[in-house]
Amino acid sequence: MATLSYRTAGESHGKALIALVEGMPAGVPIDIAMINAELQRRQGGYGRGARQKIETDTVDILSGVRRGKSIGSPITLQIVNRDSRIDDAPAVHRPRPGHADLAGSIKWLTTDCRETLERASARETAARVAAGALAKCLLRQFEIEVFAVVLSVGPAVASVDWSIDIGELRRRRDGGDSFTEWVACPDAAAAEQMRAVIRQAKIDGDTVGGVVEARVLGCPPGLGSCVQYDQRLDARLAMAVMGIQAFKAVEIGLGKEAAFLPGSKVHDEIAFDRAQRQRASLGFVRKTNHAGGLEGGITNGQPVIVRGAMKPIATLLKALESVDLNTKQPEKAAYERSDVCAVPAASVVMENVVAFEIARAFVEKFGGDSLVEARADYESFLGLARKLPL
Ligand code: EPS
Repeated sequence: MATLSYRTAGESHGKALIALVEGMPAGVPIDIAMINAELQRRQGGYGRGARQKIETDTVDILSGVRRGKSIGSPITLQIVNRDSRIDDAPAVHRPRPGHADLAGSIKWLTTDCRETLERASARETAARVAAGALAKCLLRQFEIEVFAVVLSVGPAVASVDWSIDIGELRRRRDGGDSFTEWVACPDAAAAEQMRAVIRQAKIDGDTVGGVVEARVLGCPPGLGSCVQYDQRLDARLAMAVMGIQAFKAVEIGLGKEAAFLPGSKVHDEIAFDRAQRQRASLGFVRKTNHAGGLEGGITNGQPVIVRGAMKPIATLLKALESVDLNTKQPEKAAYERSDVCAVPAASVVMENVVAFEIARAFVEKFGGDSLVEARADYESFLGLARKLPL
């Protein structure tokens, strides 16, 4: 079975971050400007730290692309770190509660937390955004769009009207605020509250987390599988989202709320509307989408809905109690330059890791060696599905 996969390499203050993407069909136009725009979006947001003033993340494509299109060979994406000083960066002996510092130091049998934190840092998400944006180059060929917003920051909660056209929603999410004021929230009143929460956290020497929601629009039915646990697309999405630094919970559709309701209030009743047969739903319409577009781990033609909850950043200016790993004496945790809130940036990461998982499932269902082959397969499948019963 054809599949799409990626690995990343690189440390926060190493020379560069790398993503190696394998399995991209040949002939996909690669939009470097779009990948760079995603990288830039990831650097933005209210509450970001000073590192983002140093870096201007841009992608270099080292392999797999010729004359603007993929050629079927592995694609290497590189983002060079300007703040590259891994050998000179000081040792860290006072682990930050909530960071990988202590657990990693024990794991690798060291008392210098830097050995762990350099790779654990969310700086690595730049490589994942680049890989996800590359996957979006494939998805856009099939008019599949992934769109994420910040639903909440601390106690400030947005109300998002998903019936609005996606172009308008994007304008509301990104249009109004400057790079450093942006909170990735299309609800202007809530966005103002989010900035107030972040501002207060900064004054308090504290940090705040939040919730991100990503939706996949135009997603065809039949992606993922109920046949094996690791082919279930909801399971893969959960892994991709939980794999983002600082994410502690993932929900699909109604999420954990479904456990508190009877089946009659949870499951989305099915009807058929011939007029909608050309849509992703193939005409199988639902009044609700509590399932978040996934039943049995397979897309059902409704928008896929994923939410991820991010904890507050572990680096606090007003440091928490910790222990010096060398002396075992009580000490305040170390402070490294960091963010007060990275939820807006995390929404870009989540949008792109979700895009990658959708593209992976897409390649597994419709893949082939080239875009032409994938398109033929895709159209033939949808044609057959519309003709049911065969
Ligand atoms: C980040 C870069 C890092 C941090 C942040 C994310 O840069 P530096 O450590 O040089 O200031 O700002 O990393 C963390 C929050 C973390 O816990 O490690 C980035 O580019 O996203």
